[in-house]
Amino acid sequence: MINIDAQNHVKGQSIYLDDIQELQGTLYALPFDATVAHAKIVSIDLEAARQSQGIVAILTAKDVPGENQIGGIIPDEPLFAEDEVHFRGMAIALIVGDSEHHCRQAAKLIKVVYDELPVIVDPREAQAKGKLIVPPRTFRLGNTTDAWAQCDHVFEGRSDVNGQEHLYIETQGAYARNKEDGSIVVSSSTQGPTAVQRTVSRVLGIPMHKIEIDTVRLGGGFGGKEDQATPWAVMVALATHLLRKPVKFSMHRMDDMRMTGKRHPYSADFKIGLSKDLKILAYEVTHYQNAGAAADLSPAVMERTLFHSTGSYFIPNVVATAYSCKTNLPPNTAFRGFGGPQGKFAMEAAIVTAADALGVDASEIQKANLFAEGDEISFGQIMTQVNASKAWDDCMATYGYADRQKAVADFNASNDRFKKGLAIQPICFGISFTNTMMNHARALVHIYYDGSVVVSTGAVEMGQGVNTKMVQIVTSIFGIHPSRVRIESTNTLRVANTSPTAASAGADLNGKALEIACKNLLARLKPVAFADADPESMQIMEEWVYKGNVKTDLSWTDLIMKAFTMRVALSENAHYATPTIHYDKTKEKGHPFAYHVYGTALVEVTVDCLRGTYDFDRIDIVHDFGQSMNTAVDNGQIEGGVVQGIGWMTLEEIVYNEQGRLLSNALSTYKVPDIYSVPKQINLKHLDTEGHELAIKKSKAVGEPPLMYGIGAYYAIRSAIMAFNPSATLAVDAPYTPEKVLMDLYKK
Ligand code: MTE
Ligand code: LUZ
Ligand code: MOS
Repeated sequence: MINIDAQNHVKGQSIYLDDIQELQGTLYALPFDATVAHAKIVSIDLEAARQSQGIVAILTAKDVPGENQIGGIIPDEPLFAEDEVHFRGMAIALIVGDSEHHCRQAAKLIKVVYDELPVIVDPREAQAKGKLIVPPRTFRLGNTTDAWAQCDHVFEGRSDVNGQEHLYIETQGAYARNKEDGSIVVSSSTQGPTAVQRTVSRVLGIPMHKIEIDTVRLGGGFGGKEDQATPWAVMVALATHLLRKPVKFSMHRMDDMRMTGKRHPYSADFKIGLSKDLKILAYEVTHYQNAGAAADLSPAVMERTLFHSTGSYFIPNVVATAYSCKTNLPPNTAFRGFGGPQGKFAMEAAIVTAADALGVDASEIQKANLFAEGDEISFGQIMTQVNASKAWDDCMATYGYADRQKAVADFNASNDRFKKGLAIQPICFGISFTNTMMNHARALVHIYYDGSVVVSTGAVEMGQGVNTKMVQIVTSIFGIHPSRVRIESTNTLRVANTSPTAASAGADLNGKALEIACKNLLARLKPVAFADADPESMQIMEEWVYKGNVKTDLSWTDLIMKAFTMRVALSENAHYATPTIHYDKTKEKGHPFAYHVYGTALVEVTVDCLRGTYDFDRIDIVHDFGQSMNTAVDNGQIEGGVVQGIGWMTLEEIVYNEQGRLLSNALSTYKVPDIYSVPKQINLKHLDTEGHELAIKKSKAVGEPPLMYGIGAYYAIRSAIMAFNPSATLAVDAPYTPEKVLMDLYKK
């Protein structure tokens, strides 16, 4: 089925936040933010700005009627700075005026006197000074201390991996309006409408039932709107609450890049021990997560780093520790993979370090240690329905790894200027929110008596096609045409207490709830169809009621009208909570994931050893979709994820200076993959697997896992550099920008 948004997207008719018809009298808001990364605020002078043309109000912490607090996991993040600023871009005030232009003019008139404090941008420095967001956590399996003695080879090293700008095409924004009796409706470009509702309630000091959050769709989120869509929605809601006027805010790109957090940079120290036959016997890793100035989602991201700290590999003796380090940068946040990719990156660094030292191909170590049925992960989950080796073998066979290796070796032997590199990247990603209590969802279905159907769930459409999948669930159960089904906006009045659409679990959780709702409705319709015969034999196909396989004279619309006249309820609200998952944080053991997603990618790159530039010749993937319920949508997720992952590993370089100022603050200085830098070929094969019962229609979650194929891009480039400069000792420090490649090509 074609994506239900395709037509309107192409015609430019889809509604995003900034397309919402504005009410007469709408005011515009602009946050005024800190220009230093760490300081005491000595004074704020708003007088001149308040007198500026078109300005209606300038709000600060003093105007907050409830709590000036937006921290979700930990209450450590004021909405507006009070007496101290912790990062450049931290909001101090909200300017509200009759036009955005007037707000920007007024902003120039605000005067803040700062008493500057020392700035920390490096996570290791923060850790050394005891500046942590939460206490560190450690996962343990077996006994590494004893294991080192049994290892034939032991290697140590360090890896660094930078952050990543989300660069959703639609920037952050929100639009608030009053309803009667002090209630407020906020349209928000958020992945988590309930989080916005709860935070508006907290800051305004009014109950959640007076706040309606509505989200039609996002022009991309990628995790950047899981938590960080909230402050802007709260700000416009506050202004609407105080001024009794509609208030809107839509961010400029450079403001968005400057003020919002990104993927977490990580630094890691590792120690890896192997046997003669390349089995990894022991692994110790310490991760330093650069959290930024407030917790945001960092503790949860850090947790997923630990859950994925051994990547796709079984290691019997593990000690994995992570520190969430408090620095003076904008709070970093969720980004596709949610700390998992960083955990995996360090694991791959350890393997490559060992492979180089031993003079073997990294793939030999990777292959020898892939998870197998019944293996225990460091946090106690026993692996079942494991497809790691199956995906690996299929990828090697399908794309002829042995021949490709030989071709690359031949190419490198006969070329001085260009060198090719190959890398294999197996993935294994756990599906479920790691916080067990978040794994639930609800769906509300109304069948109107003309036979049309409207569906609301907690899922937010952000380009990943979740709404299309929701339509497919309804049509497959009711046997009706997709044109009869409409997916309503995600709205806190229709579906309450939702988890954000995140963790790749949006389709699974909301889809399972929707499936229950539709099945309940169908069960009610069966006796309507045949009052006297066996109702269970009823089925609906192509809008027609069948008794067994025999077509009756009852159509879908007749059936619904009949049910209505018989006073049968045509609405249903269902709840789903993932079974089987549990986790005990006091022991760091449990079974947090419903299932895992597997796959293997083979990446080939050609490096220009004169310039340091590179081209990805191809990426060849075998991916475990289970039984994909929509191959067009799912293949699109793979392609997008792969390109985003390659971007993170290659071109995209976030640079803050020592004063915590973002230097890569626009698309002129922050490079993202374009059509010229994506791999020339992306080959994708669906692994032939059963799927999993806990995946919707056995169609496995697909949103985040493919990003990690991109990690292969880093190691493919590294391999090409080694072909050119075999004696160099290379640091592992992503991204591999052309500048860094050039330095490494000629490193002594
Ligand atoms: N695809 C598009 N086009 N836009 C997005 O913002 N976000 C990704 C992924 N794919 C995203 C996307 C992230 S971070 C997640 S968690 C999942 O989609 C969320 O959707 P799902 O749970 O329905 O897979
Ligand atoms: N968000 C979250 C996530 O709150 N918990 C998670 O486990 C998670 N995983 C991936 C992406 N977002
Ligand atoms: Mo995705 S990082 O779970 O929004």
